[in-house]
Amino acid sequence: MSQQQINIEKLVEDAMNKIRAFFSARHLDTYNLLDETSIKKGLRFTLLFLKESIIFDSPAIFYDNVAWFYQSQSRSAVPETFFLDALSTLKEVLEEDQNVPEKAIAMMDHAITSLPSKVMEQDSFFDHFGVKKELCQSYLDSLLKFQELEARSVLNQALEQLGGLSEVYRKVIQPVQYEVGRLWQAGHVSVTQEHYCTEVTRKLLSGLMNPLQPVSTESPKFLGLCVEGELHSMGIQMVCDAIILGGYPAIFLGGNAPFTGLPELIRNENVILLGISVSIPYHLHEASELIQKVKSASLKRTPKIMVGGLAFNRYPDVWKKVGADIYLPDAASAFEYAQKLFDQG
Ligand code: B12
Repeated sequence: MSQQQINIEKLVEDAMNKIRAFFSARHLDTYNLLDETSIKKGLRFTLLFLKESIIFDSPAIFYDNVAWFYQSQSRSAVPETFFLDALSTLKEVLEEDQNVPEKAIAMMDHAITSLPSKVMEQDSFFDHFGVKKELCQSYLDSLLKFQELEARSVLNQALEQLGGLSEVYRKVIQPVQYEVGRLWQAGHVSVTQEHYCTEVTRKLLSGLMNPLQPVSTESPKFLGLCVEGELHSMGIQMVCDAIILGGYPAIFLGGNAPFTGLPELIRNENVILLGISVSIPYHLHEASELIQKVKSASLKRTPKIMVGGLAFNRYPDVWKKVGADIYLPDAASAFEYAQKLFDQG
């Protein structure tokens, strides 16, 4: 089920037509509750996750994420059965397309029958081992009230109590970001609150980083980025900051980084370690394509390639399949690996 053979937009349209016909004829009341843009988004998400799980031979990518989507929809006014009916309709459309492998149909079948039992509320991230629960809670509370000044003062308090920025990242910032995601998914936090939390946190953290030391072009460097389409850049920013805090140079390219210009940057800036971040599982193939391109670019020295981010943390068997040299789960372990590499020269 590669991108070349399967036209996802066409499948979405075909499924949408069938859903429209089915509901307008039989369940007009339900259909009036539906918003076609959201249905199409759901159908597209489902197909993207299905495609990714076929590429990486990892059914969990599909099952987990269909369950996640089902759960995010469960607070809407639309009856639960609609979601399952929409999946069955999509399955019919896939069966009619000769390019869709049997495996994909079997996965759709399994999802339809087992989905309702897979949905569960996640526990709070503040109860995880090592997390500074009180600091996390006060920091989150101030952000949810849009109180930047208060948030800054909690962060300063955390810095004093935990004795360093790396610890604040690990024991406060990361769990707060994860908790915001959990609360958003459960419908307790709005999209505006989620945006505010991230943006204020990014701003406050850059204020806490000491000014960078001048670095020469020749010094070996770390380069961190998110693959094309991927906007979750805070994780790789934390990796870059951990490396900078440890005294080594790092270049942060942020989210949605294109391949264009990358070989020149790697060559000119002597990048010896490239860090690639993926959060949304349907961007995993982007990592694979990027790695292939970097490895086949004409570089005097191909950098070591390290991957990480939520998608790799959730599917740890995938990193080898994307062709990376190493996967690490967090900023601290990424720093340790980078340090060894830098010290070897
Ligand atoms: C903030 C946020 C956003 C922001 C991101 C802004 C930004 N500049 O980063 C915005 C608003 C853009 C956004 C958009 C979306 N988001 Co969002 N988002 C989040 C949220 C709440 C926090 C992410 C974050 O900051 N995490 C904190 C960092 C520190 O954690 P981390 O990334 O895991 O990084 C650590 C490690 O993984 C590791 N690491 C990370 N990268 C790398 C790289 C290397 C090389 C190494 C070694 C290690 C490493 O080190 C880091 C530090 O230890 C998460 C919730 C969550 N659980 O992550 C949802 C979440 C990731 N988003 C989600 C979704 C669905 C979306 C959207 C699709 C929503 C939509 N309807 O459009 C879009 C997709 C955008 C896109 N194309 O990428 C879902 C994904 C669910 C799924 N099925 O996969 C989540 C999980 C929310 C949820 N609970 O449902 N989002």
